[in-house]
Amino acid sequence: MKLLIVVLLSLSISGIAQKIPQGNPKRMEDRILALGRFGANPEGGVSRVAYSEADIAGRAYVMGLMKNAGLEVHLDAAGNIIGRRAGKDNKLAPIAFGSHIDSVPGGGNYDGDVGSLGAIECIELLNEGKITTQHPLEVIIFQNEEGGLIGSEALCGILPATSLDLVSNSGKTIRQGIAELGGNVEKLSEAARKKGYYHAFLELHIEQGGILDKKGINIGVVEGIVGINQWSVTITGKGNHAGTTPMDQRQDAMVAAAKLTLAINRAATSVPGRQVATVGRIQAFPGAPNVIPGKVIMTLEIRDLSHEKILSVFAEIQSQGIIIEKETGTTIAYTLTNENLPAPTDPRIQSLVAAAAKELGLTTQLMPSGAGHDAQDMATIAPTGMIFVPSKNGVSHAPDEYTSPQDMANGASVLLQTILKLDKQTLN
Ligand code: HGY
Ligand code: MN
Ligand code: MN
Repeated sequence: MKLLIVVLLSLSISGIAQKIPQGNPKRMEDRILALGRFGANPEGGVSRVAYSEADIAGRAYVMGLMKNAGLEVHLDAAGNIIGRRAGKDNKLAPIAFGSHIDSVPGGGNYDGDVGSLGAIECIELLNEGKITTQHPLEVIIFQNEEGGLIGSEALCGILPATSLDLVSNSGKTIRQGIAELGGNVEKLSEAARKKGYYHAFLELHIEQGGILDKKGINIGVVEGIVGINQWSVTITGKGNHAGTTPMDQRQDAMVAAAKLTLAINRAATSVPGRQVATVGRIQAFPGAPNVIPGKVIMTLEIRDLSHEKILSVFAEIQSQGIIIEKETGTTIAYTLTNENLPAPTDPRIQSLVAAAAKELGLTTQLMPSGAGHDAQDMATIAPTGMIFVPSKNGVSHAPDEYTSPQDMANGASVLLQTILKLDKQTLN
C-alpha cells in the first residue's frame, strides 16, 4: 500500500498525473474552416455581419459544437450564447472565457473565431483529460462585437438604451437584431451580470497587428485594450448645379469633408503616442455626378489606451473643423455613436498567462491591444485577461487574415492552463 502512495505522490509531483491535454491543431483548423463557410466571400474571407443570415447560421454551428462538448447552452436576453460546464463546487463564481463570431463586412476568418473556437477547444480538452474544475465554467459567444461590443456591453449592464436604435452593418437596428437572435429587448436588464458574478474572464484573440508574427513570438500577454470613440459627422453645405455654379460660389460639403479628413489625420499624427484616428465611411448626398453635394455623412473613430488622449485629439479636430466651416461655408455637426473606455487587464492574470505559456515552452511578449474587444467591457465587472496569437503579416479585417493551426492550438493550450491556474487562485 505504502509503495502505491509513494508512486501516486511522485506522479502528481512530476505532473504526469496532472498531464493537461494541449490544443488540437487539426480540430481547430477544421472548425475554423467550417465556420468560415458561413458568410464566405468569393474573394476569400467572410462577411458574417451581426444579425445577418450568415451570422445566425454560424451561431447555430457554434452552438452545436458547444452542445456536443457537453455544455448546457442558453441565450441571454441580449442574444449572447452562454455554455455552462458544472464545477465540483457550483456555489463558486464561474470562470468565463470566449469571444465573438460576427465579422466586419469583407473581414477575415480568424477575428473572434479563434477565441470562440479556442474556448470550445478547452472544454473538449477538459473532457478528454477527464478534468473537472472547482469553479463552474462559462463559454460566452458575444453578439455583435464588431458593431460596438454590443453583446458584452449588455452582459455588463452598460449598453446605452440609445444604442438599440443604431443601425448595424446588416441594416437592422440593434433592437431588431437582438430579436432575430432570439433575445428579448424587454428583459435586457436580466442579461446584466453584476461585478463579482464571475471569478475571472479570459479572451483568446488574434493580435490583428504584426508584432508577434514579425518577432516570431508565440503568445501576446495583453496589458490593456484601447478605448474607442466613434462619431457620426454630418457636414451641411448647399446642393447646387455642378455645371452652372461658379467655383467661388459653392458651399460644397464634399470639399469640407475632404479637408476635415486631412485635418483628422494631422490631429492624430501631430502629437506623440500610439493614438489612431480613422474615417471609415463617407456618403455624399444626393450622390449624383452633376450635383454639388449639399450634405456629407462620414464616420470618425479615435482610439488610444488613454481616454483623455482620445478627447484631446477630438478637441483638436473640432477646432480645425471651425476653420473649415468658415473656409467652405458649411456647418459640421458631431454625434457620438459609440464609446468603449480603455481597459487595463488584471496584472495577476497577466502573470498567470505568462507562466502558462512558459510551462508550455512558448515565448511571450507583454503588449497593448490596438483593437477593441469584449474583454474591455468584461473588465468592468471581473478580473480580466487577454491572450494573443500571431496574425500572419499583421493583417486583419481583410480576406487574407490568417493564423496557423499550431498558433491557434497554442492559444487554446495557454487559455486552458490559465483557466486551471485561475481555478486554484483566489482573486478577490
Ligand atoms: O474594431 C475592432 O477593433 C475590433 O476588431 N472590433
Ligand atoms: Mn475581434
Ligand atoms: Mn474585429
